[in-house]
Parts: sequence; C-alpha cells; structure tokens
Amino acid sequence: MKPDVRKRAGRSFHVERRPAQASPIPDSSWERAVDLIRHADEVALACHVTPDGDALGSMLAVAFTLRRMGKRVVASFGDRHFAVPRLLRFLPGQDMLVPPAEFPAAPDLMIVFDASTFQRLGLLCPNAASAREVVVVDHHPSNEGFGTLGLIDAAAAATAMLAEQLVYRLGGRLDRDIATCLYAGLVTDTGSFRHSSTTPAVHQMAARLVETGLRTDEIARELWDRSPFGYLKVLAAALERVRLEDGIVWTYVTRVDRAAYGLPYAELEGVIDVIRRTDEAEIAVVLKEDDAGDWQVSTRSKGGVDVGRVCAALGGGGHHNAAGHTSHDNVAETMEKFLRELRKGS
Ligand SMILES: [Mn+2]
Repeated sequence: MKPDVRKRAGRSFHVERRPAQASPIPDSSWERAVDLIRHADEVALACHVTPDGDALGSMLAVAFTLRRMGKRVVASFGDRHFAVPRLLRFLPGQDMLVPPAEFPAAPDLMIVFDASTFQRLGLLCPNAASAREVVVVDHHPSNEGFGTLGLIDAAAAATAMLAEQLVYRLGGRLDRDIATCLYAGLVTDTGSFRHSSTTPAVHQMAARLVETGLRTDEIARELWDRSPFGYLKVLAAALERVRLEDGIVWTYVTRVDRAAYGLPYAELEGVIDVIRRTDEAEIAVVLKEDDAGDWQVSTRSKGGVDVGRVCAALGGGGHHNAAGHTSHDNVAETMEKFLRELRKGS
C-alpha cells in the first residue's frame, strides 16, 4: 500500500495508513457487553473443549480483569477429563478455573471464548443453554452465531486480540499476568508470528504485551520446545507411515502408539507441524485417535485450498489454512470422505 503523502506547512510528510480493515464488531456491541458485565455480580467464563493457548489465554486474561473489577469469576471448559493441557500449565490465573461440575448451572452472564460452535462447549452446553446472556468472543470465520451477543471478528488473528480490546473497554490495564495469557493466545494462533494472519496489528499488540516485562523466551519454550521422550517415539511411528498422495501429505497416530509410552493425546498437537513442511504437498492431514477411539482430524493448507470449508462440511470447523473435524470412521474411510469433500471445492 502506498503511503498517503500530504502537504502541510510547505513540507510533505508520510501518514502511515493502516490496511483498510475496519472491525466488523459495532461499537454498540462492545458497549452492550461492557454494560452486561458492569451490572453482573458474577461472571461465568468458558472456552472450547481441549483448550489451546488462544482459548485458555483469552479466557484467563479477561478473568483477571473481571476479578480486579471486584466481580466473582468462575472459568471452565467442558472436558470430561478436566485438566489444563501440560503445555499451558505455565499460564497464571489457574486458581480461577473450576471443573464443569462446579460451573453455575444457569449463569446470569456467561462469556464464551474461541468457540466457533455451541457444541465446542462440550459438557458446558446445558449451562450455556440455560444462561440468561451468552456473550461469544471469537474469530473463527465458521462461527455459527450462537449466543445472545456476538463479538466476532473473522479477520482477527486470535481471539486474544478481541480479549485485549475487552480488557481495555472494561477500563482494565495490561499487567504481566494478563499479558502472558494474551501473548500465549497470540503466538499460538499465529504459529509464532509465521502464519498469514500476522498483520501489523498483531505485532503492535505483541509490543504492548512484551512491554509489561513478560518472558517471551520462557513462554516459547513452554509452548513449542519441550515434550516427553515418548513423543519422539510416537512421532517416529507417525513418520514411518506418512504418505504423499496427490499433493496431500498425511499420517495417523493410534491410541496403541501412545499407550506404549503413556503419551497423552494432547501431546500430539505438534505432529502436523512436522509433516506440513513437505514441499510436494499443498495440504497436510493428521488423524489422531483420542482416548474415546474417535479420530480427531487436523488439517493444514498452504493457502490454495480452504480446509476450513472442507472441515466445516464434515461437521468440524476452523480457518482457511488450519481446520479440523472429528471422525467416527476408520482411517481409510475418514481419508476417503475428506478427499471427496475436498474435490467438491475444485
Ligand atoms: Mn483461536
């Protein structure tokens, strides 16, 4: 974009123009959200099941802010086996988390983070259905528009960007705890500032967060650079059976693979990042068998194909370049259905 050169007082100067990317969230929606929060004594926060850094980080950042406003705060996510993923245990504020069974059955005000569908609330679905107000803070293009008030911006790189806005609009300030939570969301969803979603606004937000004195090196190590030894063995099994077919690189990891090393399902997050580097492939797919025996299908695109559309058609969701869905079929059938849906778009 060309800078806007204007003349004033006889000399020209450059005006840095931000990309034309007005927020689709009207001020009136933000004001209503702030109003609902101001009038609430207790606020119940939730994020999507098996939370990632963006879901949990956004929720905890807002939880800190609400607590400082003197609100009673409960925060949770609807997993049957309620546990913060190992990678995210460094996040501050986990004393505000309660298991789904202790979550208010019918909250007056519930705020939901990073969940594109109602179903993504898992065990907390009935609580959301009984809540008087449900504010949905999200950035998934596939967001189905549930809740009584949506703060949804599909152009935002992370829900954390919207959570930061909410903090400011509530009169809150960034401190190191809040910044750590938001930073975890921002780096997770931008793949450490590598994805195409990494706009100037992302780096500007990162600068604000880093100014609070947070340790970007420690956060990076927690999120990306550690795993139990068993991960290497399971990764080796996944790489042993990796296939390259018609521009798609794909593999799978079974429960049996993991059981041999006592490796929790959540540790498989990074497998897709290893295989998606394949030059010959436009699309990467990893099928991960969860503890219930279902296949959690992670997909990545280099940009030419909208895997978000494909996964949404298969009952999942996500973004143009990163998406997922759940399959109850076997490996061969799951891949077959994926390919069939993929071809519909071409
Ligand atoms: Mn997100």
